[in-house]
Amino acid sequence: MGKGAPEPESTLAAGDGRYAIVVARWNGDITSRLRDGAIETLQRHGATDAQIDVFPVPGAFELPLAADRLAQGGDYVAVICLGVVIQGETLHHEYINSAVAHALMESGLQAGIPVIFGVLTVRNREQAEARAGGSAGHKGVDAAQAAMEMVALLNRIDAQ
Ligand code: RBF
Repeated sequence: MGKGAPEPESTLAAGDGRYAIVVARWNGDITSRLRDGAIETLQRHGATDAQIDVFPVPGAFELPLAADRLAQGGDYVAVICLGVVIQGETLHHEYINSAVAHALMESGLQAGIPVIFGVLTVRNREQAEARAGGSAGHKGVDAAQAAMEMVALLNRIDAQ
């Protein structure tokens, strides 16, 4: 479990719903680790293969459009978005990070399901690797945990 994760692992459950994972191919060696961590975490909490669909996109900038379409479609209880944006020599990363964060937040609010921001925003590859199952946790695991926690919370709220 990543540092500061709010919910004990033991109380999490995937439930019956389907989960969409949207994963950027940019920095694919690291985003594939995030993807695998998210899949394994969902499976560890009871999700079957049929409950998990993976949708690759070119880069982090493309996460919001795919996530929005999936969230609006009504087939999924949560959309987990994974990417790695590494700081370059330009300010490109800052535009991507804030645009993507805002767009994913908006999609979640519009569709009424959790759209999870599992994007590593880091200075270099070392920081990214540390957060993809290295010394500083696993953002893919954290993202899947957040998705399951929010699905359960929304179900609880709806049942009141
Ligand atoms: N996509 C990422 O997912 N991570 C990156 O670190 C990243 N860096 C980029 C840097 C530059 C200068 C450009 C032009 C694109 C970068 N992209 C990155 C790709 C971006 O998310 C998107 O796929 C492309 O800009 C096409 O819309």
